[in-house]
Formats: sequence, C-alpha cells, structure tokens
Amino acid sequence: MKKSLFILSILSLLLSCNQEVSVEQEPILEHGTFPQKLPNEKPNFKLSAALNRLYDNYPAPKPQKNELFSQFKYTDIKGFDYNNHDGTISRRDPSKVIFHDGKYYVWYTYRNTPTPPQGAAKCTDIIPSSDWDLAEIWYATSTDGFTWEEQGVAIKRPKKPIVGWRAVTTTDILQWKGKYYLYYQGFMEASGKRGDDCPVAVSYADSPNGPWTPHNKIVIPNGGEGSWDQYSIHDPYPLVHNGKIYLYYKSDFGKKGAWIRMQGLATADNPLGPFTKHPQNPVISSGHETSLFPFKDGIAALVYKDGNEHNTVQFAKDGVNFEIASITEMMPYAAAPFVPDAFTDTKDGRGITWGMAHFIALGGKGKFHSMLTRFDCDLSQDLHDPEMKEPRVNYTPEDYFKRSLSKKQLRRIKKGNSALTKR
Ligand code: AAL
Repeated sequence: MKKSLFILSILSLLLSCNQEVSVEQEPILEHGTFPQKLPNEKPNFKLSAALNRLYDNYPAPKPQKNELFSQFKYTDIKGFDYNNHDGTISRRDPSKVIFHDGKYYVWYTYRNTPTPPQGAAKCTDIIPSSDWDLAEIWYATSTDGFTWEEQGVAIKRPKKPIVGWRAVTTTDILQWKGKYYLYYQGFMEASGKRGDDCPVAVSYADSPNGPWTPHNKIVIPNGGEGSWDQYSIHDPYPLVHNGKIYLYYKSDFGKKGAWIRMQGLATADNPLGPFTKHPQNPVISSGHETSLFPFKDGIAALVYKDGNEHNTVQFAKDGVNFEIASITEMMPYAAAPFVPDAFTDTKDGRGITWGMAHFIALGGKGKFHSMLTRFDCDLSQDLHDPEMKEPRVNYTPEDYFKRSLSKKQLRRIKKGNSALTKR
C-alpha cells in the first residue's frame, strides 16, 4: 500500500513538472503589433520571414549591438618599398599577425623579379607568370602595427623537384607546443599554366625569427579525381580549437575564368600531419582568402569577394556549420587579423580589432603588383567603438563615379536606346 502511494506521488510530481514546462512555452499568437521600440527579444506573435531571420539568425537585432558586425577602416602603412610601384616588387597575402617578445610579426608573399608578371605563355625561369609566381615568403616586425621593419626572407624556394620549387606563397602561422609552423602554397608549375594549381607545404622553427626547417613534403594534399579541391589547396590558415589544429583552406574549382571558390577544413593532432579533411567540406560556400578567429565558444570567419555570401561575417560553434552573423561592406581582402588567442584553445575567443590585408591589381598593365595595408575594425568582445558599428558608409559622388560604366556597357545601352527610338 505504502509503495503504491509512493509511486502515485512520484507520478503526480512528474505530471505537475510537465504542466509547468507547457505553461512556460507560450503559444505564438496569430496577431500582434510590432512595437515602436525595437524589442531585444523575439516578440511572441507571428512574424514575417525577414523579422524571424532578424531574431533567429543574428547575434542581435541591431548591427550596433551585434558583436560580429563591423565597418573596416584602412591605413597606408610605412616601411615597405615598392620600386616606385613599377611592378617589379609585390607584397601580398599576409599571414595572421602574432605578438612575440615585444613585437608584432607578419609573413607574406614577396616577389622581386626583373619584370612584372607576363602571363603563363611568356613566363621563364626568371620572368613571372602571375603576381605570386617565383615568389618567396618574407616577414616584417613592428611595435605599433603602423610602421614595419622588413626582416627579409623566411622561406626560400627549394630546389627542383621539391614541393614549392617554382614559388612559395600565401603563408600562415601556427604556434604549437613551443614551436612555430609556417604553412604555405608550394607551386611546382607556374601559376596560370592550367589553373592556379598547388598543394600545401610546411616549415618549422623554434622562434618566429627562424631559421625555418623545410619539411619538404606535401602536408595538405589535393583532393582526389573529380573532387572540389582536386587542383588547388590555397590559403592554409591554422588555428587551435578543441585541442586540435584546425586548418582552413580555399580551393578554386569549376571553369577557368569562372572559378567557384569555397573553403574547407582539415584537422590534425600533429602540425606535420596527417591532416584529415572534414567529411562535410566545403564548410564555407563563399569568400576568397581564408580569415578566421576564435570567437566566444566557436570560430568566426570573414567572407568576402566571391560567392553568394560575400561581404558577411560568419560564425560556427563547432567550426564546421557556419551561419551568417552579419552583412557588411569594404571588407579587407586577404584579411590577416591580429589574433591574440589563435593558439590558446580558448573557449571564450575575444575577437579582433585590426590586422593586415592587401590591395591587388595595382599599377595597370605592365606594372601589375600588390601592396600590403592595415585594416581596423571592431569584431571584439572587449572593444566598443561606435564608429566601427555605424551600419552606413558615406561614399562621395567621386567614389561612386569611379565605378563608371565600361565601353561595352555603354555600347549596349546605346544600342537599346536606338532600337527603342527607331520604333
Ligand atoms: C590569393 C590567394 C592565393 C591564390 C592567389 C595567391 O589571393 O587566394 O594566393 O593562389 O591569390
């Protein structure tokens, strides 16, 4: 008897708990008036698709309060010579910035060739096909991030046929168990011969100042026949997450001249590999160079230039399933942020406030080259800079008119007009 009473009271307790749960989940009302003051929480009545998205997809309904929304500002940095921008010297594709022994460090693609790039058909052993053909990896240091001192070469091109003999480019840095690792694109044919085909190689050192020991092996191989990353593994970008090395990369695929660009993830327990490509690759559908940083308990990505989701900042709690967290503009290309917690395996990533990037296709035909720049932003939990959170950029009429119609477009419009007026 006593036993059955006990069971009954447990059952009634469970039932009352259930009732409490159902009371908390208020039913969504069919109608409601959206209030004057923008609610921080999603209102409890039926909303349009856009308003559902506003509350379900973004960290905050207002960009000013969205920690993953920022504008970007640019500064012309000091310390780099470009031979009067005649196209013989190029610096591009910087690595993320790290801080070591009182100084910031950045590595980048450096080309110093007798002529500017001449295209794949005209390239030789000393004449480059593209802006990053025949390049090496150089580095620079700075105490303020505005004035840089170039330190010289970090990774030279090895002898043929070692991976990277034609060019070593587009590097990024990892710190792991007291050692430093530079991952980079190792070209074994001039870029542009078929596409921009290369795998990833790595060198390691005890200090960011080197000397760097080349591993001389491919560490992230291209994908198998018919796969999205069959030909190119670009922009290797390592972070430490969940106790592992999370290395993001981009690949070009599709057709020459109409490349599709997406980003994948490869993880490892050892910096020299083996790296396991994620079964859900590609994990980011858009963008060009890789640019990611730990944010809160996940990973945030700057996505720009290519694809449907360019000009967005994205976030994935698991580093795999990225969602759009904000839409922005004038994003830095080849963005290489200063990421103080890139290698700490943090569960509370603090975000970024500045970094390096590049401007490409400078100088026009015959002087083609790129240069490094600094960008600033507020994608940080610790900074609250209202100027960076202003959703509107004020462009001048001159800015707009720089984007004038091409001759081809003008001809099309003229043709359309005359067809209409002749009727
Ligand atoms: C860049 C990067 C890679 C490509 C080329 C040089 O901006 O995506 O490095 O190979 O363009």
